[in-house]
Order: sequence, then C-alpha cells, then structure tokens
Amino acid sequence: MEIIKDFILSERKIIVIGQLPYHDEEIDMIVKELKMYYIVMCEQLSTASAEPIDAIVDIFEDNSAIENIDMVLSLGNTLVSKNTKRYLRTKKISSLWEINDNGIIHDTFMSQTGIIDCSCKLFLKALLRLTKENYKEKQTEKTGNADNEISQDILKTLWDKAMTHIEMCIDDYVPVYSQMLAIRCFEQSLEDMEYEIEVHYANSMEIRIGCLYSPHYIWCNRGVNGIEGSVSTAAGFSLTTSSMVFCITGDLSFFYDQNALWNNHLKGNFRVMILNNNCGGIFSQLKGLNIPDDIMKYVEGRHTATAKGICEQNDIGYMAVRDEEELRISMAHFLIEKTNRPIVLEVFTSPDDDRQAFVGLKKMIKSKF
Ligand SMILES: Cc1ncc(C[n+]2csc(CCOP(=O)(O)OP(=O)(O)O)c2C)c(N)n1
Repeated sequence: MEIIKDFILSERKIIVIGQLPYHDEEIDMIVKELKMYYIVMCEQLSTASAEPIDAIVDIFEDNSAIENIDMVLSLGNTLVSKNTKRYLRTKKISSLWEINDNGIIHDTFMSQTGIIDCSCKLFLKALLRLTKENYKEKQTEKTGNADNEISQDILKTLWDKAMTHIEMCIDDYVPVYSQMLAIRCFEQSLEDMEYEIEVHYANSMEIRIGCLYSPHYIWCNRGVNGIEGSVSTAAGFSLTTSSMVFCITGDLSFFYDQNALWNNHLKGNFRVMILNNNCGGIFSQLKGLNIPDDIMKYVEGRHTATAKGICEQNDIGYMAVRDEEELRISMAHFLIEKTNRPIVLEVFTSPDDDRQAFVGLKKMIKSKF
C-alpha cells in the first residue's frame, strides 16, 4: 500500500507490464483505465489494450528533457521490445519495484529497489482503486467537483502526443509487398470476422510486427524465445477450443516444427500463415551485426524449402502467395473457407523487402514527429 501511495504521489512514473501467461479480459479493462492516469508500457503479450511501445522509445530517446524517472512499477515476464529494455536501463530511476508472486528477482532494468510479493492482477486492481480514490479526493479539495480533467506530468503529456502520432503513422503506412504487408492484411481482415479467435505468433519478426497491428492478445514463446514448438503449441491449442486458431509463423520457425501438422486429429479451425522469406530475416535487422554476406547466409540459415509437400503429405489445405493481389484473394479464403482439415497459407517474400517495409515505418514515425 505504501509503495502504491508513493507511486501515486511521485511525478515522473511508468508502469511496465511484460508477458502474461494467458489472456484476462479483466486485466484488459484495468489497464485501459490505468492508462488515463499513467504511462503503461505493455505489449499484446500481456493485454489486448496494448500500444506499439517499441516505436515510442525512438521518440523518447531524442528528447533530452527526460533524463530521470522517479518511479517504475514492473510486472509480468519478458518484453519483446529491445528498445524499451535499453531505454529503461539507461535512465536514472529513483525507485523501481518488481511485482510478482514467486519472489524471483529479475532486475530487467538494472535499477531494482525491491520486490512486492503479489499477483499481477491483485496489484493492478489495488493500484486502480487507490488511484481513483486519490484523484477524487484531490479534485474535490481543489474545486468541490470530482469530475475535472486528470492532470498530467511532462512525461505522460509527451507519451500521449507521441502515441497518437505513432498510431496514425501505423494506420497510414502502406508497406511494400512483404511479411509486414501480409500481417497488416491478416489483422485488418480478421476484424471483419465474426467468429472467436486465438492468434499465435512465432517467433521473431512476426511477433514484433504482430505487436504493431494486433488489437488482441498474442500467444507466443518469449523468455527463452525458442523457435521450436510454436506450431505444435498452436496445433494442440486448436484441439481444445471451438475458436479459430491462427498461427502466424516465420519459415524457420515453421520448418523446425513441421511435424506439428502430422496429426490426424487437427480440424478446420487451425490455420497457419507461413511468412517464407527463405531465411531467418531477423538477423539482417539486428543493429550491430556487421557480418559479410558470404558468412551471413549461414547466420540467416538461407534455404529454398516450401511447405507444399508437407501439406500434401499430411492432408492439409495449401495456398501459395507471391504478390499483393494473390495475398488479398488468398487471405479471404484463408479466413472464410469452411473445411474439416487445417489450411496453410504460405506467403513468399524477399528479406530485402521485409527489411525495407519495417525500416520505412520507423523512418516515417521519426521524421514526421
Ligand atoms: C531453438 C532455437 N534455435 C535457434 C534460435 C535463434 N533464432 C532466433 S530467431 C531465428 C530465426 C527465425 O526465423 P524465421 O522463423 O524464418 O522468422 P524471421 O526472422 O524470418 O521473421 C533463430 C534461428 C532460437 N530462437 N531457437
């Protein structure tokens, strides 16, 4: 309670929520409300009410007005955003508390003050309740009226302005034909579907792009980050639910786990979109990996495999896509078609276009702010 009170009274403050192990609509609602009062850095791995935090750090890093942060509350497991981790590690944070109910110290941001032994949900509930009480008290003291606007510190004001800008850029930006365009097209088309969904992303660039476009919770393997087992996990998941289960996977992540499709029991509610750029594209997008091209092909694991044969052999529906027009037509089938067996949509892209698409959005966000 004391720590929550300190948090409410401190000036520059941030709540960070890493991956939570399952989707909880109550947490979505709490986070949505907390965002009216505080900066909440979270991704779709923790709640459906997340925002594209990776992009905002580019803007914050350019702002020299923000050197110190008074207080940070850190909940949940891993964050995908490397930018966020780097950013918080370089700031001077006066007080940083991790909230978890297993007592394990992580100190992700390297300024940890201590641990609060509590579940994420209970803590967020208490924080919201005390925040509302405090806000009402303050407003009534000031004006006799509890319904005034919530006052904001400079950090939160900049955050809100930048986030509006970023969300506008993400909406306006039309990537070249690439894995990014495929995910944008998938997420936008999904919004028109009336069935229940569960979406798994695997396991590198796909999750980063998914976090930009998805308005829903994302299932994925973070922490140890292994590319193995993501398709099997989604396949098993589809057998336990009547929802449509989608697995959006990179090619290496898919081929590593291709036997996931060797399962007679899989049904038509399981759909896999493979983004096949014939390599582990993430390795050419990592800053600081200056590796000569003749060696890079080994690092990226370049190959020429496709999923067609695997699908034939396992009685799985298969569609291949090689340009934007095919993408739009096949996406409609992928989402709408009623079948008894799973469908695979394999989208072939080039790693150069994938890189250009991703970098293009980041440039637009930075240059127009
Ligand atoms: C079991 C395992 N082996 C190796 C890695 C290292 N690794 C991280 S991302 C990645 C490549 C992923 O490639 P792909 O699934 O094609 O996605 P893309 O990067 O092209 O988006 C690899 C090999 C890992 N995370 N797990």
